[in-house]
Amino acid sequence: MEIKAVRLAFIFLTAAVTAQLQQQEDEEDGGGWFSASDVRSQDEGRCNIDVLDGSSLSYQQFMERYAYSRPVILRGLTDNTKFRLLCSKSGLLREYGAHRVRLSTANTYSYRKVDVPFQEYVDEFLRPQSADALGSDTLYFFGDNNFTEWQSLFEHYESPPYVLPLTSGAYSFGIAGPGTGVPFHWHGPGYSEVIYGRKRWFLYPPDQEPHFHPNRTTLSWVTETYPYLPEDEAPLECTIRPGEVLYFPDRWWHATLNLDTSVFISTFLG
Ligand SMILES: *[C@@H]1O[C@H](CO)[C@@H](O)[C@H](O)[C@H]1NC(C)=O
Ligand SMILES: *[C@@H]1O[C@H](CO)[C@@H](O)[C@H](O)[C@H]1NC(C)=O
Ligand SMILES: O=C(O)CCC(=O)C(=O)O
Repeated sequence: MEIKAVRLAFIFLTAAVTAQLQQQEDEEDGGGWFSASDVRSQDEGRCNIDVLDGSSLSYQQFMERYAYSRPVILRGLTDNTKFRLLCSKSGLLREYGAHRVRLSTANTYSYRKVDVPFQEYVDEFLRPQSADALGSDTLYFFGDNNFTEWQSLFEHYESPPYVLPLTSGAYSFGIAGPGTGVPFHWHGPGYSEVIYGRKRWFLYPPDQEPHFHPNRTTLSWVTETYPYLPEDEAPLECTIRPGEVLYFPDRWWHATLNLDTSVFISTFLG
């Protein structure tokens, strides 16, 4: 009897240590999402968007200086440590591996949608973007989330507190490989936050439509168009990291490029 209890205690202890090690590993290597074979881009690009400590910008200042006029990046506005832990690769696969997720083609007008089990997305689709792939042939997991199934995760997300009057937030959650992203498009105002990984953003005001092909990827725009832009056609741009949120105003053109395998969530204000 006693020996059994000791053995049982040993098994529980081993399980606890294993879980602890897994958690440490997840924190150190980006939630288990970065794999050794990933080519993680070191080029974070320049940053010509205001980056501010959330605590140094009041809601009133946000409304006056940014809400209706230009993007801003706010740091440390919320603490999503808990949500981040829940979004580790092992945690999400355990909870959601068998659920189906809806993928969209990564082109401006997202024509095609495909449903696959989340496990299959992670195993088969979540890989670095090749330079010559077309956005219209690339499947991206972002948005179209089934809120019934993902509610128990999303309820732990602390969204940016500075919302616009008469709007409420709607989440779009996604995960994608290095080099992937969404090409230029526009819609209503909102926020973007990376939970794991780094995401580079390019933005233009509503009246300055950028030159881009709607079926080409952001990666091809970055390598083929961006380097040759005249100074007066340079975008606003910056790379966001975990702990930062980017705010984009209504109808601003924007494109994204994931520098790492990234887990991310946007809050659309509508
Ligand atoms: C969302 O998930 C629930 C529970 O699995 C399911 O009943 C429902 O059909 C799903 N909704 C959509 C739009 O797929
Ligand atoms: C973009 O790709 C879609 C789907 O393959 C196609 O129907 C559409 O004509 C393409 N658009 C352009 C401008 O090439
Ligand atoms: O995170 C992304 O890659 C796309 C985000 C986006 O386009 C948006 O939030 O509107």
